[in-house]
Order: sequence, then structure tokens, then C-alpha cells
Amino acid sequence: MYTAYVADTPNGRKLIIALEELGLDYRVRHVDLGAGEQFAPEFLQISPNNKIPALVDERTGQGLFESCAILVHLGRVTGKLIADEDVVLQWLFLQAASVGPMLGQLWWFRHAAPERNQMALDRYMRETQRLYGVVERRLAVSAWIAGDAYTIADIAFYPWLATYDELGIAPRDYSHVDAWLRRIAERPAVARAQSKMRKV
Ligand SMILES: N[C@@H](CCC(=O)N[C@@H](CS)C(=O)NCC(=O)O)C(=O)O
Repeated sequence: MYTAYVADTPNGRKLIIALEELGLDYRVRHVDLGAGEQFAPEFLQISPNNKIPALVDERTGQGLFESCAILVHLGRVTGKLIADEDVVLQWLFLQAASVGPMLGQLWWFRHAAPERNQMALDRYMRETQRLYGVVERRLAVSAWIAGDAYTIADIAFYPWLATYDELGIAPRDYSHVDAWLRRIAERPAVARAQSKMRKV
């Protein structure tokens, strides 16, 4: 049994999709980011960078933080959704180091900034478009992000790239990404994860 500490954000959705895809037994603990629960001392013991998601394996007491590290752990212990690990890791690092931070900043400057900052909006929009372009070129030559099989790399990118509306990105400009998003959205595990996250 696992406990998944999440909020309904792209990084939280990744973990729930992975747990559903892998058919693992888990319960959800909602971390209310607006109320500052990510700074609670008990939570910081599991996630020292005060961010969701985090995962605790209740059988062993092992706690994990950083969404992509958690996905790798789950892939390794189940032997599923990880395929060629070297390839998967490269894409996971790109997601964690660039796609999450850049799209996250664009979202913040569009929806949460107390005042409009055109320079920041332009910079993060350019980076976001560039990153959608990187994935577009990859999916033009590869069925899935890390090769021929659906893996945790797809799970890591999906909840971020699926937020195109909120980011002001037109899916028609990235036809391979658009088709890949639709294929993933049709997966039963992804639909189950979305409905769980709506309750969160
Ligand atoms: N690199 C981290 C990023 C996690 C992250 O940014 N989580 C956000 C929600 S999507 C968060 O918990 N924010 C709360 C805060 O910064 O106080 C990961 O992939 O797990």
C-alpha cells in the first residue's frame, strides 16, 4: 500500500496516472498548497523541497520526493513502463529540468502574477513554444516519447503538455503532440486518474 501526497496540478497528476497504470494499491492524501500544508514539518520530512508529489511505501516506510524520481522507482519495482531506461531517463530529465519549470512560469505569469509583465510573458512563451517543438519533432519519428512503447516518460510529459489551453498554445501548431495527447487521454487508467484528481 502506498500513500500519494498530491494536489491537482500537473506534477500531482503524473503520480496518480502512474499508480493507476501500474495497478498499485494506494490512497490519496491531499496537500492543500493554498493553505501552506506543504510547509508542515511532517510533510517536509518526506519532501524537503516542500513540493508535491511525494510517495510513502507504507510496507517499508520509505518516502520519496521529486515526481520523476518517484516514477523511476515505480517503474523499477514493477518492471513496467520503463522499457529502455537510458532513453526514458533522458526524457524524464528534460521534463523535470525544462518543461515543468518553463511551462510552470508561463502559467504563473499568465494566471497568478499580481501585475502584467510582458517581458516575462514573452520569454516563457518562447521557451514553451520551443519545448512543444522539441516534443513535436520527437513524436514525428517515434510513436511514444521514449521509443516504441508507452512509458513513464509519456506519463511525465502528458499532464504538462495537456494544459495547452491555459498556456495559450494552439494544439493545431503541434499535430504530433496533439495526436499523442488524444491517445493518452483515451487510456482507461488516465481517465480513472483524472476522475480521482477531480475529487482532490
Ligand atoms: N520538480 C518537482 C516539482 C514539483 C512542484 O513544482 N510541485 C508544485 C505543484 S505542481 C508544488 O508543490 N508547489 C508548492 C510550493 O512550491 O510551495 C517535481 O517534479 O516533483
